Amino acid sequence: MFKRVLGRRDEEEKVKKEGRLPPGQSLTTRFPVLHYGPVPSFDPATWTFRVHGEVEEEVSWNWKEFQELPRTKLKMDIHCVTRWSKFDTEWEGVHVKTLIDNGLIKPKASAKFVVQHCEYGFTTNTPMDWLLGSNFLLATHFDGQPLTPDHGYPLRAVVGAIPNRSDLSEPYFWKGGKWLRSLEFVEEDQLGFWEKAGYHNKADVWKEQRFSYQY
Ligand SMILES: Nc1nc2c(c(=O)[nH]1)N[C@H]1C(S)=C(S)[C@@H](COP(=O)(O)O)O[C@H]1N2
Ligand SMILES: [Mo]
Repeated sequence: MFKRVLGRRDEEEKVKKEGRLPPGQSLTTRFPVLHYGPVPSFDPATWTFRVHGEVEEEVSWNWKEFQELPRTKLKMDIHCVTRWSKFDTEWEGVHVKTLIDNGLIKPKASAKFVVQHCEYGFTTNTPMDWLLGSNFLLATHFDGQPLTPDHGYPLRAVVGAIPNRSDLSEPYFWKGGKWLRSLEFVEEDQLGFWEKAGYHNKADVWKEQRFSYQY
């Protein structure tokens, strides 16, 4: 027990020295679960993933079709606004930019922001640029295994920090919706669930943009 605590502290010291620990965060070796409301059930026979709004053609994939989309692996550090950070997390899923590059999603020139729509009406919003970044993934797997129901099975968005990629926007982890069902491309930004509840819309982990009254 005591040994474990020292292990965590040592790991934290290491990432701190590497410049990977954002201000006000501490390292966790666990994977906390955080969301509002119940965990939805999944029915592969009725599940669809839709892309709509400011796109040339609306698309809808069923679960089988979604699994056939081109896949990507991603390793990154994730930072929760409630102050835990988890390092070198490994995800697998679908990169939105790959879908766009392959002509599977065709955003209109008017598309500037994206709303992630999740089960039970949960939403979160980001600029479209963030979705195209290599630190944003529509993830089906964590650590080589399908997501657990608590962490968003069958599909969630994830966004975090890749060491030495300061060109990317690195927001807190709530900008990744669990139980994701659609992406809506929009012209004007629309605040999502936590953003309306007072979380900072930009959510930059390095600037500690946690709440919107901290301008
Ligand atoms: N659908 C949905 N997705 C959500 C949330 C939520 O309430 N509902 N909470 C967000 C928040 S605040 C965080 S910190 C992360 C937590 O993900 P985890 O439970 O896998 O750690 O999910 C995000 N995605
Ligand atoms: Mo959160």
